Amino acid sequence: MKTLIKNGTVVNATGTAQADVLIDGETIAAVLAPGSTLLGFDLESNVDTVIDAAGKYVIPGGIDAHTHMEMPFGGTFASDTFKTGTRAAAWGGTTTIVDFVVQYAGENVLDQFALWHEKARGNCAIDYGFHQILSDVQDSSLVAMDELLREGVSSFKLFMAYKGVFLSDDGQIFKAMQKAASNGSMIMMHAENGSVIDVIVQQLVAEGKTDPYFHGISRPWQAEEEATHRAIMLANLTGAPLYVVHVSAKQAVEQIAQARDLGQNVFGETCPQYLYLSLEEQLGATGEQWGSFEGAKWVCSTPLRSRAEGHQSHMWQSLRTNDLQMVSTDHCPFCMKDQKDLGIGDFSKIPNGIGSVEHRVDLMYQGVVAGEITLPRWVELISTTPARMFGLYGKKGVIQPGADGDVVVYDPNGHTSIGVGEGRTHHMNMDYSAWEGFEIDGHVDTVISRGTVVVDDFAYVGTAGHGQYVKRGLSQYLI
Ligand code: DUC
Ligand code: ZN
Ligand code: ZN
Repeated sequence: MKTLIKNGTVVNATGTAQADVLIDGETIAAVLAPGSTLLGFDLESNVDTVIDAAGKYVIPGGIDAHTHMEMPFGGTFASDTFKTGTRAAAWGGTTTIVDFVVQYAGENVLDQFALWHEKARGNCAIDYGFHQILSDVQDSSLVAMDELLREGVSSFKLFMAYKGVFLSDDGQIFKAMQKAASNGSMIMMHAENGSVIDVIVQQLVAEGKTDPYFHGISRPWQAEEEATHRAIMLANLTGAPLYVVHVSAKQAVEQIAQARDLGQNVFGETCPQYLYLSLEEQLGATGEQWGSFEGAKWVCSTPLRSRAEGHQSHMWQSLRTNDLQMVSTDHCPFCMKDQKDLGIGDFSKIPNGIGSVEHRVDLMYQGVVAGEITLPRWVELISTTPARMFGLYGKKGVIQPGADGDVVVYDPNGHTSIGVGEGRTHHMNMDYSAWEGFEIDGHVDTVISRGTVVVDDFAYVGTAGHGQYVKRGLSQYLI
């Protein structure tokens, strides 16, 4: 099967070029000047499919490096399965996800890894890799970190919050970091001071402050800044590379930026919700939502932050200056019915998470339209940096000969209305959209995964099981 994408503007992280892209089988075979012949052969009449991308961008498929399909969490399961979640991802121009294998205290890491393979195998519309969550950091978990590296898992997530669920204490974190320093893997950190948050939660609930809004109040930026600083110091002490997930507080960004300026291997990820949404507008700080449970739709951790305090604009700025390097979704969807509503009368029982895997490419493109980031930086953020950060680059994250044929044709003159309402787009398994009403000046037209068209002109034409497990190498940002 040969596909020619002709007349498009190829956008890589390095810049743009008018070029035709030839995909042969599962691989990009050539990137050529428009209308070129190859060894005297006219390309158009020698391929199976021709896609005319005139006036459109041809970009490497999106890589969402932080998703939680069917994750057991908050007394329920994330509502997207690997089947529904990867299909929604494909709809939105994402051709690879990196999901998290969960290990709760007492569970065996390698057993959990095998279990996650069973969940994903045969169900994914696009390629997938895994990070491994570690909670109690048993001796066997440290041994497993070496074994998992051989299996293509080069990053391990720890939590400084959620006592009794995920939380690792500083000694456990220290041990996992020592192992990462010795085998070259990456430590990913949920950086919030969970002990302090638990006290604030108890106090708020005891005072009858149970609306969703108080979720945000219970997780102040100081708890994020402190934990980020502590994680950086522990990483400094051990020499482990550190990747701080879902950064939402500008003060936490400053901690990351300072460490980077001092030459430490520290990286920061934010998510679309921390760029666009706020405590005031979504959780009702201004009062109009008192007594309403609507705000539960946007309960996630780290929480949405105050726009008045300037966190959102600081996140955009940090993406421009590279103080933050990554944008993933932390896709952790829950329905309102029977899931979010577990927290009616007690915000601390609302499952934490927002679903966005379908919309990251579009939402970040809107950053180009708004003048927040450049076109190549868009591609770098949605595809190239995630590939480099998590050991996929070359195969993924770039349009060049030899790379996987993961390609998206994006129409800057198209339009996308996000939401569950009539005429809007939403394919995630949720009964609401956290992005209802968002209007995007652009559209994902065609999505190709390893040479196979999976989304074409407003239709999903992929298959569950097309997606393959990808073994990842070490982060390509580390020497
Ligand atoms: N942290 C995550 O990374 N995902 C879901 C919930 C959370 O707290
Ligand atoms: Zn987290
Ligand atoms: Zn997450």
